[in-house]
Amino acid sequence: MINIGPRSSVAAFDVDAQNCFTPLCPDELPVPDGHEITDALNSQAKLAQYRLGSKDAHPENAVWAATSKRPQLSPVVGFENSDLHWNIHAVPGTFGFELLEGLPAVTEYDFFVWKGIEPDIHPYGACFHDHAEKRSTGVVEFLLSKGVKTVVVGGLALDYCVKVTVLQLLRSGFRVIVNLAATRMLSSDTGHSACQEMQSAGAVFVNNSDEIKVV
Ligand code: VGL
Repeated sequence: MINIGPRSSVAAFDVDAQNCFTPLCPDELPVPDGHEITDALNSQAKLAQYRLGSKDAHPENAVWAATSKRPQLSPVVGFENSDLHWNIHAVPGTFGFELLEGLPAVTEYDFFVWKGIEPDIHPYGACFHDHAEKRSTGVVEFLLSKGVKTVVVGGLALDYCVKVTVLQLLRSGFRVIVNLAATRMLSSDTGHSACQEMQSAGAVFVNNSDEIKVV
């Protein structure tokens, strides 16, 4: 059991909990069991004073779009804010863009980020739009303005956007708890190395939010 109280200093973060990262969207970026995290995200949010969320919001003409000649995960050359090719995903107006069924409406979150709308930018973390981490999304400023000390994080996928968001929050000075029930990995190789990277950077892991106590 980890005691993280008081509740007024705790935020919960739903990173990219979108249909495109679930088996419901097999042509986008299906994360095995990605659609099964909703209850865990809602439970962790009950521990927190603030609930934040992010969404990938990508155009169809992105420079990082995978093709038969440039397959998924092959490197993108010549764009400082896009590193790998990915299947097109999270296009506003599509089912894949929407939050998982059972999560609140976007307008009910205390702070919400759209990221990656420019065709040459594929951010991972929810705290910065660019890879050099110069263009803030406002997440860090929001958390600091509310006096938040601890952020409980879940979402999709553990190995990419959750990992980078966790590392950004740690570098910004927050205590970060990764809720394993509320996240899933795209692949076990990258997922397990992501966990090591987050742990070395200071993240704490819980199996579910019953292991977290607030006062
Ligand atoms: C993600 C890979 C590509 C994620 C987004 O949300 O984790 N992963 N785009």
